[in-house]
Amino acid sequence: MGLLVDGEWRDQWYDTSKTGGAFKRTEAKFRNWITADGSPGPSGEGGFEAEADRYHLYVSYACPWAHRTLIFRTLKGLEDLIGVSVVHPDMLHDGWSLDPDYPGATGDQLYGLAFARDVYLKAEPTMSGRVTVPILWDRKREAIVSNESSEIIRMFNSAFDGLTGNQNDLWPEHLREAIEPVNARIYDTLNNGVYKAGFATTQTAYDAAIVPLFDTLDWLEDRLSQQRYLMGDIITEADWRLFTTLVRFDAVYHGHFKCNRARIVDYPNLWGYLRELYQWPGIKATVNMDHIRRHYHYSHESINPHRIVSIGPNLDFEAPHGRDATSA
Ligand SMILES: N[C@@H](CCC(=O)N[C@@H](CS)C(=O)NCC(=O)O)C(=O)O
Repeated sequence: MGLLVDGEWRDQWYDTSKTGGAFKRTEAKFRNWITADGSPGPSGEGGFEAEADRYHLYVSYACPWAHRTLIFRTLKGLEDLIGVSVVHPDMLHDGWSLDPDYPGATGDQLYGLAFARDVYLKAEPTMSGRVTVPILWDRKREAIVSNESSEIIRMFNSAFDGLTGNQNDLWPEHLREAIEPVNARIYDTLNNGVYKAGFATTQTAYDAAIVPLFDTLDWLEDRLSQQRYLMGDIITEADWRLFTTLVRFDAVYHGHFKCNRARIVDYPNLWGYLRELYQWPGIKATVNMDHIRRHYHYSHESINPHRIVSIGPNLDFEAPHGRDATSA
């Protein structure tokens, strides 16, 4: 684990010394947008028009942020248009590795590079910053379009519709305003909240993360007892953003990140909802529990110095979910 400084790799763990032991996530650096006609998006520069075989995703199956992009690639029928390279689950002193020597890891499908940092350096040889996944790569310009998952999923939601004919809209205009505060709370207290709890290096920082985290799970349990999905009776990006945290929760966040006041299986509505989303067409193939369990336990030396991968709960995501239109 480390970061790039002026193009040089520095092997260092997150520095919590200046934040009272709290983990602070750094902002993603590459913020361009693919659009249907190449016009600029809300940030960055233009010139990234939607085309088949032009863009490529570098992902980790373990990473909840990268997982969002894989889900949208599937739901939007982009598998034949956008290729994928899957990193090795172990993120050690060199950061994410493109070593294919692990079931499910593919190596770098484009250039045969050894590490994810080499992808960043190919785009920007003097780059400074963290080497994170997902990375949305443009083969034509040999540039990084974006390394911000919340924006990549919005590009995927609409930019390629003219090529695929897929009109499935997961960010519908009439719900956008209402989705924002739901996303914000879930991001801060849950998607990122589990990391704040897990990477905290003081009791105070842990307490500050763990209390709102379980308040949010209680709030979601109540919300999902009244409606089928987060925004009502249609599924939206808010649900898929929540899903990638829920599906990892009992297997890794509960034990490894000390989020252990309760498990998702203890909440009847959240657990049924999680099973429904898992069983959604195409989704199961995006979930790789082995990479998830291996990555977290094996990579975070400061939390688990002996790298022991715990046996974990046996979760039956395939059990009937019971959340048909009339039950929720
Ligand atoms: N804002 C980014 C965050 C991505 C992120 O933090 N990914 C983690 C993996 S789950 C990572 O690559 N971490 C490596 C590091 O921080 O050095 C996004 O949502 O795309």
